[in-house]
Amino acid sequence: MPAAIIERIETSLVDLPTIRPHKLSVATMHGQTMMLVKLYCSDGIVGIGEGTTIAGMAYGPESPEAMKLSIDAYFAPAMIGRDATRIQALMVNLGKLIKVNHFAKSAIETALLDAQGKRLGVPISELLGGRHRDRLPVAWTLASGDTARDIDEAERMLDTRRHRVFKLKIGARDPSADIQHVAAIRRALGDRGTVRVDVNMAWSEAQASWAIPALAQAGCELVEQPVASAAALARLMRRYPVALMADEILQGPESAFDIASKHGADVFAIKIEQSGGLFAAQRVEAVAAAAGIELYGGTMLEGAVSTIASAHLFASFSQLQWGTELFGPLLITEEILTQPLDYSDFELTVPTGPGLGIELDEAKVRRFTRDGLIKATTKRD
Ligand code: MUC
Ligand code: MG
Repeated sequence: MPAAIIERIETSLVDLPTIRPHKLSVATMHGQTMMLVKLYCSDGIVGIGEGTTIAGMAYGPESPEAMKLSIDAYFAPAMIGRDATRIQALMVNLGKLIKVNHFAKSAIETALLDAQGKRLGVPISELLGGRHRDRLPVAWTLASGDTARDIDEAERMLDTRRHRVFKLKIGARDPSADIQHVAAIRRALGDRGTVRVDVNMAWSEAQASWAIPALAQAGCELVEQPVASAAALARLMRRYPVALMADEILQGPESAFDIASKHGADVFAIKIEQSGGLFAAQRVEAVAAAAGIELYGGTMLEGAVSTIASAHLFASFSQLQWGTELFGPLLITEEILTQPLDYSDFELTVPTGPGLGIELDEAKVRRFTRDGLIKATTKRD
């Protein structure tokens, strides 16, 4: 008889406002919806997990609402009554029963790992093989849509020693306007900070082939997902003095292998949700290491739960040349933890307590928890 049986799985939707509109080429975000999972086990341990998307369904195929429904209707019945300590076996079984649904799988696997860490009295990073580092460099995304406002924001981040690596969201405007925007921010920061861009697939290959060298000329060090297709990204490789990073085309270990075998990226933006969980993301890291591809710890702009799950994983990577962008909790107006995360001296401290090593402020979470599945509609620009 296993010592810990999964007895119940609860899901909820938590709607939190962002500190300012966040403009991506695919949409403008005004808030963030976290799908929270609570996994109750027979030994009294409760694991928590999170599934969060960017701008509803504008970025990818899953939504917080669909994740909640799939977990309630399909994941939970397949998991209840099973041994909570056999995480790999549970995930393989879910993989057979449920196609894709990477974000929901990541949320469930996070809850299982949190519970197991609490059970064994060790942080998740130890369950993943142990840490190479206790603190992670964190980039900030400038995405207000306005150059002067972005420069002010970057200055504040430098003054408070919170961030010195800046990722600029571009691709919504004409590429030449974007290049001027990047050059202006780069000039304003001088050697106090570095500048990268994320185009979120907005450019055609032809646009990318003249815009990337102009970005390199403007002092941009890394260009993330300039085009939509893996084949086009591979054709752009090694033609310019700037590193190219895969994000949206990286959808777990098989896609990582495919991109690596075509020499299709200099850097992988690894995300636990997009990969299908922490173990799947570990396999993406293994492909990158084998192929000599560099690593960046990416985000789905998740709240504290999935951000810290990612932090435990990234702390265990042997290489992390481009740092991380685990700033999601800082984009949200509300603190949902009893003990805020430590972002200081340009880095995030990976918690050392059992499991995720964080505790939800339940009253705060309840205040923002949605009543029902569908959010009341408000008119947006
Ligand atoms: C993305 O595309 O990388 C990461 C930072 C940000 O502002 O958006 C995300 C998603
Ligand atoms: Mg990206």
